[in-house]
Amino acid sequence: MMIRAAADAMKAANRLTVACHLKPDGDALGSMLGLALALEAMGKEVIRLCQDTPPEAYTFLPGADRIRQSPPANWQPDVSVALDCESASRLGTIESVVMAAPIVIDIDHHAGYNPFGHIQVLDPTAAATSQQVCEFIPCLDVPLTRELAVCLLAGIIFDTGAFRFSNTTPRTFSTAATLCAAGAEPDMIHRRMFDERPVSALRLLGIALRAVNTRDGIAFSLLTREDFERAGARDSETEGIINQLMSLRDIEGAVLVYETAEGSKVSLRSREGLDVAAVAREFGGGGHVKAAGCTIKAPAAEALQRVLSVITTALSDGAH
Ligand SMILES: [Mn+2]
Repeated sequence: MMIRAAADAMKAANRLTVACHLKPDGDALGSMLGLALALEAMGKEVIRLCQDTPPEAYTFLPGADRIRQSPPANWQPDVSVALDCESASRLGTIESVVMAAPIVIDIDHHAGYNPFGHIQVLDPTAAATSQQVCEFIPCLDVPLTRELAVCLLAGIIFDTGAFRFSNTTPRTFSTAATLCAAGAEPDMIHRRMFDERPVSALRLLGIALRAVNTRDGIAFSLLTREDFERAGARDSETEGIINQLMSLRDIEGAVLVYETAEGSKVSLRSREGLDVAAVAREFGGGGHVKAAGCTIKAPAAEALQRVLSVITTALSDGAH
């Protein structure tokens, strides 16, 4: 139904904007760049739009160098497609441009609290938006090329933590198998995304791990601006630290708080019994039940205390 409507709208369009959320991650970029390649294979004129330029770790993705921060002058698309955005506001500065198209398609796997656009392809059971796009490709009648497969497998590897997280299902592996068969190399993709980190990122990880603590079954740590300066690291180099906190035994979840120019960013993860998306929403953020985030306009130490007290309440209200 909605998938058919989305495919029909894309087939009928001549010009399309494909867009993903601000501060893009592997799935946002993989799904956007993959769909862009499929549409170009159909002979469409396509622009790739994102508020922010992709982090270094994703520049290997085919088409990453063609991502723009604003459309060309007089660009009038027939269709816009927003990928991996749980609400239109996640598009950031490009929101109004994307939403101005005559037909707006929302493709996403978040729980869908704020669906938007004219056609919604929402599937919270999909491990990644890239998985949805892969399943959508046959509707567009284009071949699954190696370049396309690299984009989509990167998105799936990113959002499943390389097939470790609980969103990994038989369906995820079967999509991944299709992408591998099309020529995507999991070893290369994993290395480029996760194993080519600058020394500043490891130093930042070291600082975060030295400060780790636990309370009520929650592992937590924080990073101040001085910590970033000491490590010589940028904000994006916090990626992956939260997963290290989750390696502690006997915990329900983990919190990492780090100071940025916009406020303290909070990353949240959980195992079972704690809905961290609900915790994030208390502070105007969002995400998935087991992985979520928010921004709090306060120093890291204060933001951490506020988040921990909401989690403590959530855990005592639950089956604990
Ligand atoms: Mn995603």
